[in-house]
Amino acid sequence: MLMLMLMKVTTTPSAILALGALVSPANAASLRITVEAPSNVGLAPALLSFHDGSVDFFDTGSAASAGLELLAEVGDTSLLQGSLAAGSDNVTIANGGPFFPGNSNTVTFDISDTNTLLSFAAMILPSNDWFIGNNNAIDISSIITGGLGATNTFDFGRVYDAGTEAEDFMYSPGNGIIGITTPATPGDGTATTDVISLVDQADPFGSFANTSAGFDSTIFDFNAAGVGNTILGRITITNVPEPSSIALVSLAGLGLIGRRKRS
Ligand SMILES: [Ca+2]
Ligand SMILES: [Ca+2]
Ligand SMILES: [Ca+2]
Repeated sequence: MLMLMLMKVTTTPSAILALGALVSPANAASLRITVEAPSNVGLAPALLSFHDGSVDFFDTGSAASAGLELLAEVGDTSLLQGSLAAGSDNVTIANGGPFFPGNSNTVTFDISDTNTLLSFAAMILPSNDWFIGNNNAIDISSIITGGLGATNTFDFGRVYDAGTEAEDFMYSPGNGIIGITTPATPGDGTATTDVISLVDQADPFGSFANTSAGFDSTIFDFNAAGVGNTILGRITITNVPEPSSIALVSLAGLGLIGRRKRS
């Protein structure tokens, strides 16, 4: 349909230039982003930041920021998102709440095409202060420069302990996954002042307090395929037409066709 419209206006060079501007708005890219929780752990709403190097969610071995603490303990991304550098394009992707194991959600989001780096974090459920994310930003420039249809998938397997609470299922907003139906308020667990560290032990949930009856922690193994290789979160990003551009091109095309019929 789009090709047909463009072919129909080949006799009007000025119109082609106008359409070209509409098809490729300067300095913007529209991305279709899917976040999945492909394993047997859940994810709280995920925060993605597209930036130019001015954003860094965390450093392993350093204390978590207040924003990362809230993300990791409660699944609330608002404080971290609000703290990010001006000029970054930031989006929280939820699924009507947590991403329960096996679920995904997709959004379409416009970014500046100079924001070629991605930082990501999402709380791991049913923990009370663990998260997945990338310590160092990921280069997504090939998706932007590749144009429409360019796509890539990023897998996340490294789990980090924010170091801000003692491990306790009672304070996890996702502990319904393991059968706890009367949780305490997330974020109100016993505070700790540890640095951010990689969770790389076997049976990672084995030492949590307030395990529910019949819960078998050994069904969880973040590192079954080697540390970081068990896929706990997956993000697929595809360069797609901007919805506003599609509408404008369609309107412009129809208008041009109409004029040609009248002439
Ligand atoms: Ca970092
Ligand atoms: Ca902890
Ligand atoms: Ca807390």
